[in-house]
Amino acid sequence: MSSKRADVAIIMGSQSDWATMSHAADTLAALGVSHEKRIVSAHRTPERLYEFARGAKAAGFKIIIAGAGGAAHLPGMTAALTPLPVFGVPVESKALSGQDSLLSIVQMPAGIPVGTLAIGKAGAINAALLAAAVLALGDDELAARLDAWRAAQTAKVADAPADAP
Ligand code: RP5
Repeated sequence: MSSKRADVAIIMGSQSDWATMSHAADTLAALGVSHEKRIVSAHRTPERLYEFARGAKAAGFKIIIAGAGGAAHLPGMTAALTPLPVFGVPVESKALSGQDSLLSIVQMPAGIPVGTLAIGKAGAINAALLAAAVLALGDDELAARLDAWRAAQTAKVADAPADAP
């Protein structure tokens, strides 16, 4: 059995984030990008965060997608502990509709970047597409699959709204 890890790690702060982050996993799967999913909480499992983030590059991951909600410190702390690119997905919170998550993730100090996506499902899908686009720079077959995915998306857009008078 190969010991090679997946190219993308999808991490999330809680089981409750999976409903959002599953869209990233589905999108990577549709593009044939290998990925692993893990719950890593910056607050409830800080040692797990340190172990994961410090070892992610050596483990073979190339990109990390990190989703969290509320006081969403997971993407930023992960980025602080790894040289790998980190894409942050603000999960929609109950109390503040994800505005808290967005601001927690996007306002990183200069020097430790997190590529921050939109709140919720759109952000999760786009994080996966960005990850695929980066990996496609060195993978012509993936680049072709990404082109086909985008062409199929374009083909699905109708010329006019259905049921319009
Ligand atoms: C964050 O707290 C998680 O990322 C999640 O979005 C939020 C709420 O977590 P649960 O209380 O639902 O486990 O750490």
